[in-house]
Amino acid sequence: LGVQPNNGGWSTGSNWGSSNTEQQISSYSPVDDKLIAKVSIASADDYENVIGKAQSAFLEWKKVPAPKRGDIIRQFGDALRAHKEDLGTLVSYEMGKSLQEGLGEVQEMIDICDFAVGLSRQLYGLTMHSERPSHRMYEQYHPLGLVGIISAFNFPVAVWSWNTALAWVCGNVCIWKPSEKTPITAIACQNIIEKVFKTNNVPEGVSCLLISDRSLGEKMSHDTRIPLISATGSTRMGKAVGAAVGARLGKSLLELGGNNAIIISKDADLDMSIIGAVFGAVGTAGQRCTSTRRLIIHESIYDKITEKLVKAYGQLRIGDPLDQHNHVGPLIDKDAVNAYLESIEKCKEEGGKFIVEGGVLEGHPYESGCYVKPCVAEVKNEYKIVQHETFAPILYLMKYNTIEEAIAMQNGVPQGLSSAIMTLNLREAELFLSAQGSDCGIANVNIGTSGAEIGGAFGGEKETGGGRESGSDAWKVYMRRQTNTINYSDTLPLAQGIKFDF
Ligand code: UN1
Repeated sequence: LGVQPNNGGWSTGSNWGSSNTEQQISSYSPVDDKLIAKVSIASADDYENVIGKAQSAFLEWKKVPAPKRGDIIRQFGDALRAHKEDLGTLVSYEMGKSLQEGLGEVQEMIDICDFAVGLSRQLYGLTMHSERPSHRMYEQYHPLGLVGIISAFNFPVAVWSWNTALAWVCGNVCIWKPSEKTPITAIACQNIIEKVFKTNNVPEGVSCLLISDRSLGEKMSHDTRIPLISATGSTRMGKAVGAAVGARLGKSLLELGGNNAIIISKDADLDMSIIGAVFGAVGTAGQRCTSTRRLIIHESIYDKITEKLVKAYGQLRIGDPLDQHNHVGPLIDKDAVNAYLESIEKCKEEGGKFIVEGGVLEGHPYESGCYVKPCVAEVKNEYKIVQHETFAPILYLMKYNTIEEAIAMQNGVPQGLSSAIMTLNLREAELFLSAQGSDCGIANVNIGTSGAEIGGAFGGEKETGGGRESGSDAWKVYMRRQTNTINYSDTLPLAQGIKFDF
C-alpha cells in the first residue's frame, strides 16, 4: 500500500506535510504487541497548512459536476477492490479484528462508494407550487465546504469512507482525524485515494489527513472554518464535540455509544437467536458500537438459552485474528483490557453472576496481553454497569415475562443505537417496530444488533447522539439547503397577500 508513516498531516497531492514536531505516535499491533510504525503528529503549522489547502481545493472541487465527482468515487471503489486483501489484512493486524471482519470492513467501503456513485446523480431537492402567479419555487442542495471527520479505532477505515464518499460527491472536502490507535490504516487509505485523485487531477486538499491526539479533535470542533464535524466514538467524546460545535452553531453528526439488546421471545427460533447473540456479543471482541451487550430472554426459555449459550461460548476459539480458524481476536490495547476487568468486577459487586467466566489469557500466543475471554453474566437491567457501554465481550442476561416489560428493559438505558427481537410472532414483531416499541435508531427482527448494511441510515438516539451516516438520505447533512423563488412575471406581487403601494 506504499505506507510512508513519517508525516503527521497532509493533504492529497504531492505535499506530504511538513511536520516539524518531535512528538510521535507509535502504533503497536494488539495481535502480537509488535511496533508497526511511528508517526509524527501534526503540528500547529501542519494544521493551518492543511486547512488552507482544503479551503482552496473546495473552490475548485465544488465546480466539478456531481456526476463527475461520482465517477471519481467509482474509481476509488475500484481501487479499494484492488486493495481489499491488503487493506483488510492491515485493518486486522493494526486493530485486531478477525481477517473476515477486516475484509468485511473494506467491503463496506466498496459498497458505500457504489452507493455514492448513484447518489451523485440523485442529490434531489423538491419543487413546490408558489402561491403567486408566474413564480417558480424549488430547493437545491449545495456543498457545505470543509467536513471534519473524527473516527474511532474499531472501524478504522469504513467510517471514514461512509463520510468521505458521500461528502465528496456532495462537493465537500474532508479533513480526517483518525483514532491515534490506528494511524497506519488511515495512512493506507490516504495513499489509495491520493492515487485516484492524482490520476483525475483533483486538486490537493480534497482529502486531508491529520494525525494527533484528542487535542486535534478539540481544535477542529472549535474551528469555524469547518462547518460540519462528523464524530464517531464514545459518548464522552461526542458530548465534548457536540458542545464545542454547538457553541459556534456549527453542524455536527454524532454517532456514539450503544447498549444494544436482543429480546429473545418464547416464540423465537432458538438456534438463530444463539447465532445472532453470539456473533453480536463476541464479534470484533465486543468492540462494535452495535455489539450485543444485553439479552432480554423470556423466562420460559431462559434455561434453554443459557444452556445453549454456555455450550456455544465453550466452542469459541480465541487467538490471532489473522488465523481464519479463530472467532475472537484481541482487544485494542491494555487500557481496554483494564476497562473489561473493571466492568467484570463492578458487575460482581452489584450482584451479577457469571455463567461464563471472563479473564485475560496468558502465555503463548497471547503475549500481547490483549486477549480476553468473552463472558456472560446474569444481571438486572438497572445495575450501573449494565447501563454503561463497556467496549468488550461481556454479555448481560436478564429475564422478562411480558413483551411490554421486555421493550421497557430494552429502552431502559441511556443509549439508543441498535436493537433486535427474535420472534416468529407477528404481533410482537410489529409492536417492537411501532412507536410503542424500540426507541433505537436501528430495530431488527430475526437479525442481531450488529452488521448493519450501508444502504440504511446508520445511527441512534439519546446518548448515541442522533446523527445518521451512510445510506438513505444521510447525505443531506453534508449539504446546505437553499430555497429558491423565481418571479417570471412583470409585476412584483408580495406573498401572504400583502399590498405595498406607493
Ligand atoms: C461501529 O461499530 O462504529 O453495523 C460501526 C455494524 C457495522 C458498523 C459498525 N456495519 O456492526
